Order: sequence, then C-alpha cells, then structure tokens
Amino acid sequence: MATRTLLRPTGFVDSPFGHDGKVARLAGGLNWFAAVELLTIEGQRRVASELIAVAEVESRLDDQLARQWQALTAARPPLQLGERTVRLDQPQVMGILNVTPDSFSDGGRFSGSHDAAIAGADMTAAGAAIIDVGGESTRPGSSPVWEGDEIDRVVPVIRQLAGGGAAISIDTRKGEVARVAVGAGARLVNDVSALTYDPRLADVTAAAGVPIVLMHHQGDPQTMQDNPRYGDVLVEVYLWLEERIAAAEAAGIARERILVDPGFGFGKSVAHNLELMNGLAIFHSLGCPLVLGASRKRTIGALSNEAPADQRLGGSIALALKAVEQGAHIVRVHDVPETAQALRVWRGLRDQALTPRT
Ligand code: 7PM
Repeated sequence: MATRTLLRPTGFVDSPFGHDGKVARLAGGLNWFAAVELLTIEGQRRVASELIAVAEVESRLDDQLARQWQALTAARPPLQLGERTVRLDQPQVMGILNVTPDSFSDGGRFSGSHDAAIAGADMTAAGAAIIDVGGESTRPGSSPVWEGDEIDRVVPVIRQLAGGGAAISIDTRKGEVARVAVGAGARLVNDVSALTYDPRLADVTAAAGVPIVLMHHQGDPQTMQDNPRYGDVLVEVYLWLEERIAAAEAAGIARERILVDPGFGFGKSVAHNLELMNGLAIFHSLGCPLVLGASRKRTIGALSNEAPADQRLGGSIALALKAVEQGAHIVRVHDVPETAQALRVWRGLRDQALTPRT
C-alpha cells in the first residue's frame, strides 16, 4: 500500500529570539515550534512516527511535504466578512447564539428574537468577533428541523445583529437557510456537515462568495454518539477534511474562503476528543484557518464527575486555551466574556515572550 507523510508541529517554544533557523511560526499566529513529528501513514493509519528538529525539516521535504510545510507556517490572511475584517494573527472568539427551543445550554432562555439580539449584542461588547446564529440543534440524538422553521428563527436575529460590531455566521447545513441568512446579513457559513448534507449549500456559498467552516463529523446527529469508531482518529479526521476541502473547491468555493474544524464531540468518544486536542496542530498543514468548538461539551462532564452543561465553564476555558496554544484561529464558545478574558491573559503572556529584550 502507498504511504505518505503528515506533519505535526510540536516542541513549542516561548519565543523565537536567538533561535534563527531552529524554530518556525505556526500558521501566522503567536506560537513558535522547534520540532515536527513526521507521521508515515498507510491508508488511514499511521505506521511510523519520527520526531525531527525544525532545522532538519528542509532536508526532508519532497514536493508534497514542501507544500504541507508551506501551509503549516504561512500567515493566514485576515477573513473578510462583508465590511468587517477579522484578523487571524491572534485568536478570535466566535460566540454561540442558539435560537432553538431545545438548545441544551440556552434552553427556553430566548423567548423571541429580541432577547437573542440582546444576547448577541452582549457577546459583541464582551469581545466576540463573530456571532454564530443557529436555528437547528445538531446535538447528539436530535432530529432535523424543517427549513422554514429554521429560517423563521434565525432571520429576525440576524437582521437585528448584522449592523453591530461582530460579523454574523449562519450555523446551518441547508442551502436555502444559508441563502436567506446571507440576504439578512450573515457573512460566514458554519456547516457541521461539511457540505455532505445538502448539495445546494455549496452552490449558495460559492455564489454568495462568503467563507465557510467545514466541520468533521462521523455519522448523523441522531446516532453519531452511539458507538464512534476510528482506526486512527487524528489521521482519519485530517484526511477527511482534506477530502472535503477538495470537494468544496470543486464546487467553486475558493480555498481562501475555507476554514476547517475537527468537530469536537461529533461522533467521537472522550478518548477520541482528547487525542484530537493533543494533536490539534496537525490540521494547520491543511493550510486553512482552524476553528475549534469544545464549549460545554460532554467530554468536559465526563472528566469532571458528570458536571452538567451549565457547570462546564472551567473545562471549556481549559480546552479553549489548549486550542489556541496549538494555533487555533477561532474558538466557538458559549461563555464569551469569560473566554475573552482568558484569551486576553494568554495574549499578555505571549506578547511578553515575543517582545525583544532591550
Ligand atoms: C449539543 C451538543 C448541542 C453539541 C449542541 C452541540 C460545533 C459547531 C456545534 C463545533 C463548529 C454545540 C454543539 N458544535 N460548529 N456546532 N464546531 N464549527 O456545542 O464544534 O454548540 S453544535
């Protein structure tokens, strides 16, 4: 069977000063690394692993690896979301705004679009660059929502928030919902199906010229948590996202407008989620901005004596920090003020390390 090699950056260092040629900058962000794990894969599994110093990387690159190395270390241009520009050289917060009657964390809190719009404005004031408005719960075990209902839920909220300080993302798997949402002012599509649910979503996204988040999942929301299985979760999610990027490009979506997300909790066991978090930086060699959403998810409960969803703030912040330490560009969270504060402190630490001594 044919083999190929994947690159996973590791050996993160505080600062690049005095280490010319020995360290590289991760995906245009605030993190620098000194080593790379070369993963040899056969089919969908790793068969060998070798840790090498960044200084030795050049000598090991064939054409395909050179492309991955370039993708891994290149700056990510800012996201242009309508009139708003979101810089990707520092981590950004995407606030979750569920406008579903059954959403697990906000259940029943939003009686109408007015309350939702206030919550969105609060998130913007607290530091969210993007607000992800969703009208269909994709929680494990949930059933699909009719697109007319989904549109009726999200459109009034998007209209009210579109002129505010944050860009609006539409969290949907459906082309018609995205089309109407973009008409109402949404400037990013967040698709947990990665264009596998509704073939029209790719056309709508391409025609609108808006960026899209392609998220990995295994199985349908209804059954995905029943018995998730992988031979090698990190490698399989990587190859799957690579394939979905190619599919999106083939459908006319420019590569510069594609973001990727490994889909924490979507058809994954606790062990799978933890392995993805530990290896997260591998996804930068796909060359697309990296989004991560672990906020209030079950894995946090599983590691903290089954804490319920509204008592998972500490774990959510721990995972957001773990993500940005590995160069995630956007973290999707419920608790915007608390996460924004954690990221500001993290920024302070990075800025100190990255300021030359005088
Ligand atoms: C129950 C369980 C309800 C999980 C809702 C969820 C992601 C997402 C979701 C993610 C991106 C939630 C999830 N998760 N979009 N949508 N990445 N891009 O916690 O991880 O909101 S739904």
